[in-house]
Amino acid sequence: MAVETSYRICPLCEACCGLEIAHEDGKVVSVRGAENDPFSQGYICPKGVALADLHDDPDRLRTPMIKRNGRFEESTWDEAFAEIERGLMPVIAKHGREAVGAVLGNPVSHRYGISLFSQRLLRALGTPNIFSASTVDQMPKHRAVGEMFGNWMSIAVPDITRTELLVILGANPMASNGSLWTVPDFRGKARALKARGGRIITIDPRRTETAKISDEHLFIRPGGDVFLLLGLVHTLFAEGLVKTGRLGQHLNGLEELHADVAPYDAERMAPRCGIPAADIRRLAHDLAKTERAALYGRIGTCVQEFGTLNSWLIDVVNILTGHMDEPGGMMFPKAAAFAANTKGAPGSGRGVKVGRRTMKSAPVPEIMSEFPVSAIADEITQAGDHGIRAMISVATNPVLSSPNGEKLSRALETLDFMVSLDIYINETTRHANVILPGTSPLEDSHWDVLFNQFAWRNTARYSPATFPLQEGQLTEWQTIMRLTGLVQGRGPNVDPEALDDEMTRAEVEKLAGPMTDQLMGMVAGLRGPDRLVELELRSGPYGDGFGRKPDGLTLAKVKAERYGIDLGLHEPRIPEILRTPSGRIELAPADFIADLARVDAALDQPAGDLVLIGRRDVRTNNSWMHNLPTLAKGPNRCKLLVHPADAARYGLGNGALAEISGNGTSLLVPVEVSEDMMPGVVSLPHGWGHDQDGAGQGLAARNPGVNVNALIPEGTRDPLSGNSVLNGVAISLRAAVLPIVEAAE
Ligand SMILES: Nc1nc2c(c(=O)[nH]1)N[C@H]1C(S)=C(S)[C@@H](COP(=O)(O)OP(=O)(O)OC[C@H]3O[C@@H](n4cnc5c(=O)[nH]c(N)nc54)[C@H](O)[C@@H]3O)O[C@H]1N2
Ligand SMILES: Nc1nc2c(c(=O)[nH]1)N[C@H]1C(S)=C(S)[C@@H](COP(=O)(O)OP(=O)(O)OC[C@H]3O[C@@H](n4cnc5c(=O)[nH]c(N)nc54)[C@H](O)[C@@H]3O)O[C@H]1N2
Ligand code: SF4
Ligand SMILES: [Mo]
Repeated sequence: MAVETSYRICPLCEACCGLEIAHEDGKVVSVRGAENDPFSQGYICPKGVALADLHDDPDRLRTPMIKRNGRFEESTWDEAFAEIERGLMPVIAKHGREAVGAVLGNPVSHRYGISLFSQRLLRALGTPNIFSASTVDQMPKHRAVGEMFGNWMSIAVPDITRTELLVILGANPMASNGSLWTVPDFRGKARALKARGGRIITIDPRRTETAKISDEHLFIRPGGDVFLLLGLVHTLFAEGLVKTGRLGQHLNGLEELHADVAPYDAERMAPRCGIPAADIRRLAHDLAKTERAALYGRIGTCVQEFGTLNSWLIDVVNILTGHMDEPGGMMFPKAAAFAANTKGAPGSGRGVKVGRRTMKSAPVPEIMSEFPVSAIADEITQAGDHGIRAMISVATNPVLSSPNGEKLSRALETLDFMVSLDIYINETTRHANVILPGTSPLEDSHWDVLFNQFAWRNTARYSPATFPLQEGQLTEWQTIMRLTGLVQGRGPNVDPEALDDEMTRAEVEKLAGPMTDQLMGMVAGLRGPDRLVELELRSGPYGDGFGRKPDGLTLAKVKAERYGIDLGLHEPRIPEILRTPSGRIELAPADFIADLARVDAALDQPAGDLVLIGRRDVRTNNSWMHNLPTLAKGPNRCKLLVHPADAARYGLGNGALAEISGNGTSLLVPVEVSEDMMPGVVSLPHGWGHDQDGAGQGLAARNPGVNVNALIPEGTRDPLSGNSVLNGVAISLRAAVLPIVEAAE
């Protein structure tokens, strides 16, 4: 057979690069960036290339696995669903639906078959006990924008191609390729920005890869962002720099905010954030006086004690400096499908609701219908008769990715039943009774449901499956439909297509009423996620309105363009985007103002002597991809970065083994002495620790690294979002004393 190429939107990180996959006889020959993709313009990183390794990985699951006598055995799909029926349904019958917990991981957002269909599974399950990786990540941002703009997903992104000043706080897009900002080739765009005479300032406790390509880098104390941001807001008011411009007429709470930030002048804030007052003021002036500027904050600002306040204040600064919703500032993408902020009446709405339910084991808020992943262990072991007895895990590895995963690991062992949908036996799924295998991304088609909502420009792109499914394999949406039928009580052998027909019809009926037959007829050629895309796209902001706007988009039109359709740079969307009950931007939400009391208390507390932060490397992705040969090669990436002064203080040389302790645990880890660290701060990446028994990734286990989350207590959270505090965690350090091994006699 001749070499063919097919186009695939990379599902591995948020950048959503378009790739050309050349293949022959079912084998990948090469993976390249698609030059003609209007969105990613040829960009690719090493992980994209590793899609071939992922497809070929012998450890990737290709059949369901059932655990018998403590060991996983391959099974047929029918046997696996029968086993789930036998294990899960009695738990529901005996303890009720809330006895089942569900936990969803990061790849859920990257596979449309999972993200769209898991919603149906969760509704059918009818349990309040839903958890996801969002609460070790971006939940503070959702809470902040939810209250300010009225929708959880209305997150503005830097308009990088038109800005003159980009300030980056707690993000490292050079390694992460962007987050809550879908921006392939950040490096190229940063270079172009500088070539136009623009500037980048990065504020981070480590001189990161992004800091190194910036015009200026400022060290900040981990967890100090709230002080910096309050100092900025104070300066803007105190020095007459506030210019709200066009947004002025859409703001609620400006005067209240002005009054409430009065105590936080730059001088007072400087010692707690570690940035001199003069720099805070200069930054405020730079942001206010530059015509096109954007302040972008990401995970570094979220996974800390004041995550929600940070997320809120970042947007406050953008609004007060006149950069929110303006070209060259922070702008709201308009996705072609699935964006809640393109639906309903423009300009106002019902806003968001927080904390409708509470957890049994801890007073943590429910947000976006979920609870903190860090609370699962206690909900299993501490909630008494009402605790979780069974779990469903989907594409996640919280034993490595959430704090105190060891405790979770022990708790999972006590469950009556666990079923996982995953592509590997990992540190979490090894606890399951049944694992249902996902497909290789190359066996699946794709439309990006989520990340188009944070994209640097608007496009509509679709990628078909590169390879057909293996004989007998189910796609993930089919697997989830079968599981949905099972938890609905229809038995283990529900026909996924028929259930999809039924559920899609019911969903359409809710919106379309008497028009249902006609609408279903218009999408009759499609099934599964493609049908949902078609419905959303055609009724969406660029859609053909099911024939009413003949020039508008349909899925067929998008599919006809191999690289998709460009929909242009962002345009201002306020007030149209607002969904608050007031129809205004809420600048001073009551809960946020009340939370300033915690800031006051923290101001009097000394900062920790030695604290831990994380980091990302371009060749890793959270807790997986350590099993792919092209990514795993090269230097050890699980090293502790220590500033020379700290290294000297603790007697640690380059390459030495350190004992790092926290949360009642110690780990041994090699040290890299690095001038890039802020003194008093050490950095260790997450996602490692592949030396646990029973995980099925041979290559990863050969270079296991250590699990940083063992050092992080699970109960420390941002109270407004329930998000875990993962950075700025106090630890202790010393040179490892290795046991002296007696010579064998
Ligand atoms: N200390 C510390 N901890 C952190 C972070 C940090 O910065 N510091 N970052 C946090 C963040 S931002 C996140 S998002 C979480 C991520 O946390 P998780 O989502 O729990 O972890 P991942 O490592 O992304 O694991 C995803 C799992 O999904 C499986 N998988 C991959 N692709 C597919 C697929 O297509 N289908 C199916 N069914 N399964 C698939 C893989 O086997 C993998 O084990 O980690 C968090 N943990
Ligand atoms: N290669 C690769 N890419 C990834 C991932 C991956 O694991 N590997 N994970 C993906 C996921 S799930 C996510 S959520 C995104 C995250 O994407 P980013 O938000 O860009 O994540 P990081 O690279 O961890 O950058 C966070 C930065 O915050 C800094 N930081 C730590 N503590 C503080 C603090 O208190 N204040 C401030 N201001 N900064 C602080 C850290 O030093 C770090 O440089 O990346 C995604 N992309
Ligand atoms: S940057 Fe992200 S989306 Fe692009 S090729 Fe790399 S992993 Fe894939
Ligand atoms: Mo994440």
